Amino acid sequence: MLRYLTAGESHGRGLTIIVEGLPAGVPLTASYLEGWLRRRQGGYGRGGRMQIEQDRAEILAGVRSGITLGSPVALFVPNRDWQNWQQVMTPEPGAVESRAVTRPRPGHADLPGGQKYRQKDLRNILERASARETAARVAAGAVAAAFLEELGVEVVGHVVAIGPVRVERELTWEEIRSARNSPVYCADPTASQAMMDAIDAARAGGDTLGGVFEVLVAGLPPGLGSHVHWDRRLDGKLAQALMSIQAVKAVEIGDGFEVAARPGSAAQDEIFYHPERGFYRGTNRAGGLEGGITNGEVLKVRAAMKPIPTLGRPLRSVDIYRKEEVGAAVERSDVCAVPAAAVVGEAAVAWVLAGAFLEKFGGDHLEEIKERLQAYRAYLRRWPE
Ligand code: EPS
Repeated sequence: MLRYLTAGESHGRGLTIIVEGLPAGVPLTASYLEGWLRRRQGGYGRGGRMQIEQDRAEILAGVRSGITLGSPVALFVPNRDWQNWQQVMTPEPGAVESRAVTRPRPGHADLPGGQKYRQKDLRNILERASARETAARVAAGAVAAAFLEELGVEVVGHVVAIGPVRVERELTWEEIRSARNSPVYCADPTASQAMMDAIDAARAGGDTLGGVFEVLVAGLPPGLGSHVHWDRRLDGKLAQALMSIQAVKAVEIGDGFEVAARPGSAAQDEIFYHPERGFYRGTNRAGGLEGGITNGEVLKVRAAMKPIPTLGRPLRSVDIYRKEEVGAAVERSDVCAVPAAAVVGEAAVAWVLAGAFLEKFGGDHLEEIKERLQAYRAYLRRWPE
C-alpha cells in the first residue's frame, strides 16, 4: 500500500525519492524535511564530505500549499559534490575513467558487488552501496514521520554505545528526547564526552568506530502488525528495515539478546489493568511487540552498526587486476557515523509504522484515518464486551 523507491549515486547529480500511497491532508514542507536531513548530516565523527553537502529535499510533486494531495510525493536531494564529479560520473558516454577503484575494501560491497555485476571499476558498486543513499531513506522516513505526528505518534532515536563506551544508566524519556542536542546524539553527558574522546582517538589512529543506537516510539495503539503470517509480523518488518541500513550487523527488539540468558519468569512482561490506562505492563522487556503485534507499550528497537570499512590506515586487500597484496582503497570517509545512523533508524522505523497504520486503518485522507483510529481506541476501552 505505502511504498517508496529511491535512486541516486553518491557522487551523481543527486537522490530521487518517490513515495506512493500516502493519504491526502498530511502537512508536509521542505523545511520539515530539511530538519531531518540536517540531523542525519550531523553527529561528531563525520568526515569532509559533510562540509560540502547541505542537504535539502526539493518537493517536486504530490504536495500543494504545504499539504499532501494523495498523489505520489516526488523529492529530489541534490549532491553538491556533483560539481566535482561531473566528468567522472556523467551518464553520457565518455565518462572520464580517473578515480577507478581496483583495491576492494574489506567490509564494503566493493568485491562481491563487482563480481556480481561484472564491473571492471569498483566505483560502479561503491557509488550506490555508499551510505549517501541514507539521505534518501531519511527523506522518505521523514514523510512517514510527518503522517505519524498527526496521529499522535512520537519517534525518538538516540545513541547508546560508540566503540567501547556505553550508556550505563537508565534514561528518562525527557533525557532521551534531548539526546539530539548532544554532539553524538547520546542522552548521557558523561558517556557523550567519552564517546567523542574515543572518536578522536580512532581518527588519530586512522581507524573507525561502530556502535549501537536505539529507537523508541510512543503513542502506538495495540494491534499494529499481525501474528497470522510471517511477512505480516511487525517485528520482522522492523528488523528488515533496520538491518538493511548500511553497516548494521544486528537488530534487537526489546531486551533482545539479553532475554535469551534469563529464565522465562524474568523474560516476559506481566499484565495489569487500570480503569483509565486499560491493560498495561509492569515492564517492557518485549519492546512493545508480542506475536509480531504492538501491545500498546513503547516500541523499543536497537541496531548495532559495525565500524565504517573505509579506513585511513587501510587493511590488506588484493588488487583485482594485478592479484597482488595491496592496502585497500582509501576514499574520503567518516570516522564514526553511528549518530547519523540513529536518525536513519528513526526514519526506517517511522516508515514501517506508517505502513502498519495504513494497513490497519486504510483511508484516503488524514481525517478519515484519524476518525478510524479514534473509533478503534473507543472500541478497545469496551473490549471484550
Ligand atoms: C561513504 C563515504 C563518504 C561519506 C558518505 C558515505 O563519502 P565520500 O566518499 O564522498 O567522502 O561521507 O556519506 C555521505 C555522503 C552521506 O551523505 O552520508 C561511503 O563510502 O559509504
